[in-house]
Amino acid sequence: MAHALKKLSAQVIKNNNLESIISNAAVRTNSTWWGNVQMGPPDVILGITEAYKKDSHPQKVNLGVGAYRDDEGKPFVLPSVRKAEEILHKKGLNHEYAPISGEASYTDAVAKLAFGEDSPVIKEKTNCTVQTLSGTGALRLGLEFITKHYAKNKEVWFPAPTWGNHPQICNMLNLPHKKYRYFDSKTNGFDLEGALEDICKIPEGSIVMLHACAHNPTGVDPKPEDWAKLSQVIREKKLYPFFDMAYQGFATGNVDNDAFAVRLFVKDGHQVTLAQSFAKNMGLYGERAGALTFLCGDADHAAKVMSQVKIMVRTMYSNPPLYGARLVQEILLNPELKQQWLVDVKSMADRIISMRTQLRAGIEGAGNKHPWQHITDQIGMFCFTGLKPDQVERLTKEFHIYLTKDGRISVAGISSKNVNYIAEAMHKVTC
Ligand code: IK2
Repeated sequence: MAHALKKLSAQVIKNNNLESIISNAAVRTNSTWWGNVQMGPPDVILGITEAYKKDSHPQKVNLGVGAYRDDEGKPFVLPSVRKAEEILHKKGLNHEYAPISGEASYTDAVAKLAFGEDSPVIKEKTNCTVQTLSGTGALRLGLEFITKHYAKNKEVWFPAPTWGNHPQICNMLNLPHKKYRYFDSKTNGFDLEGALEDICKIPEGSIVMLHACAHNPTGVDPKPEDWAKLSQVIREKKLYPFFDMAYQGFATGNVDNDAFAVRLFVKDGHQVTLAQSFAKNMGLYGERAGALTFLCGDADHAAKVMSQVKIMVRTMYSNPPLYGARLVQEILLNPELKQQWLVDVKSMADRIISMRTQLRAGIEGAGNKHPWQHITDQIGMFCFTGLKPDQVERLTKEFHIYLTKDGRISVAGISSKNVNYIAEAMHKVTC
């Protein structure tokens, strides 16, 4: 009997061990939980930076990502931002949670920057403005809010082409999206007629996405008189304008000039939605300081919209990060620092303009017979060069110059050290 019991318990222990070996193996392979997940493609723009980093060629150039570089090709911390950092450091602030919608002093300051200090929006408090995780976070929150609360035609219309992340955000949200004509490849300029014709046919209540200034990827903006026509047709067709303003100050070097379209639409009576980013114009890329504004017609509706936006934020990331917003606030609310910042923005815009001139001169000076005037006509951080995919491929393979396949270059990545090399390479792949 004792022998039989001993044999039985030995068998139980053996079986238990076997079971645990099998279940451990299943946990190790993980295949049961995520076996359905396919390898996704790398991000079109950030993937280029990854490829660039792996390249060991001494003359390699990254013109892919839209990040400003100084004339040494180095990341640039704005002098105004440096001063704001010092001030913040001395204040010895704590790290408590921010309010769900961000600090009111921040959201007030950024709304004034966009709409103007004297705007009726500010005076009558018809805006619902919340701090967001930079411009992308503002777009995502804004479009997600639309999927949940917008009662009209949930269809977003983007300019063709547009920033690659725009349609991707809609895809994530199952929000239908289409394109209206924007860029004319024959003139390398704005296709006003095509845009008006297409916008006229957009179903009532749809959302029209507009780049407020320094259009990405083309560097082509409508002229003031074109904006007036766009505003008129958008109002007549009862469409809903959603502005993406990621480059305020980068187009003309002046933040008020670059807010022209947004302010014109407000003056024309549109209740716009606005995504703002301080990644580029304050160089706060990684700090993720941005804002989303819904104009709501009156203060009562603004309060209702705010209450629902807060619920959405609370369930997504609870409340926004403090540091970047504190820097922005410090700069916008301190007159001396603000003045310095306006100079900083202008200096970045001016360096880009000068690089455009030098690049064009370099290509033309090499005897290239193609027209290159669009390099200096286009504005903002990007130039839509018109290079074809095979020419882009040659630039990367033979010259170690990295850019997106559509021929977009970030002019902010050009410096007086590499401009001749880039011009020579562009000449060689196009002549
Ligand atoms: N909207 C537009 C049109 C943008 O271009 C950006 C920034 N894009 O920069 C990357 C690139 O194209 O190289 C954004 C919004 C949002 O930027 P962020 O989320 O960094 O504020």
